[in-house]
Amino acid sequence: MSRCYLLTAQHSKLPTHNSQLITQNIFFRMPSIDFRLYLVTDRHQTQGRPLLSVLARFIDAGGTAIQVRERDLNTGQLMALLQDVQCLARSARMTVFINDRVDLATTMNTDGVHLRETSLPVPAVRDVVGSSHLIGVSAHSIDGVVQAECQGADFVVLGPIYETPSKRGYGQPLGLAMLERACHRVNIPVFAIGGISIARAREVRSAGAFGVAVISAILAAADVAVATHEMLNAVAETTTR
Ligand code: TZP
Repeated sequence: MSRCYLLTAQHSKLPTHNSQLITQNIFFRMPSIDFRLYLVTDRHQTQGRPLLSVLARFIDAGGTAIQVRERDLNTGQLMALLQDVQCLARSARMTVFINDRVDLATTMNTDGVHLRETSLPVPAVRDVVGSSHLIGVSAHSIDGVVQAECQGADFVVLGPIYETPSKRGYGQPLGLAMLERACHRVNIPVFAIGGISIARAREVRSAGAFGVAVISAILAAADVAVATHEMLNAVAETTTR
């Protein structure tokens, strides 16, 4: 996982929604997000297989980013799971995120933390984790995407774009047109989430998404390795951003 910082003396007017802009000495952070497929965990969707064995297949097949999101585990259980995932990830080029738990991100030294709209605000988290951790944010509207960028998130996950049984609580799907508008509003990478299949991965990339975030398309796949290969190919094919 690599991050880079771009320092430029350029005085052109950058979009005001880019919070990293400081007008006199223009400085903005440009972390290199080097993955386009972001796997979000849900051990209840693995078709009865142990989560770690599914993740191992994902990693072996070339998967490069995992967000551990097991909201019904207690702190000790989450720490143990994170440790196992980090062990798996060590020999691969794998970026590991923890959902919401800034305390575990620092204690366990994950590569990043993924925030919900109701989590601690990005600037407060940045104060704690500094520039050594990536910060991803979930958004459910264009305003949420713009706010994530303004607050200094490294990337944003927008959804649900399509109908998904994984997250009925988030209401109506946002649709491709809204995804496209959101992608035009920000410079940070936008990942599409919610009901993403292989064919839809191509569709959202064409609409401007930098990548896709998925649960069931990989975790519930009969052949996790094949699903991972196909999804990686699908997100690599369209090069809109
Ligand atoms: N946030 C918006 S939709 C969603 C999350 C976590 C669930 C995505 O699951 P799936 O199975 O990839 O549709």
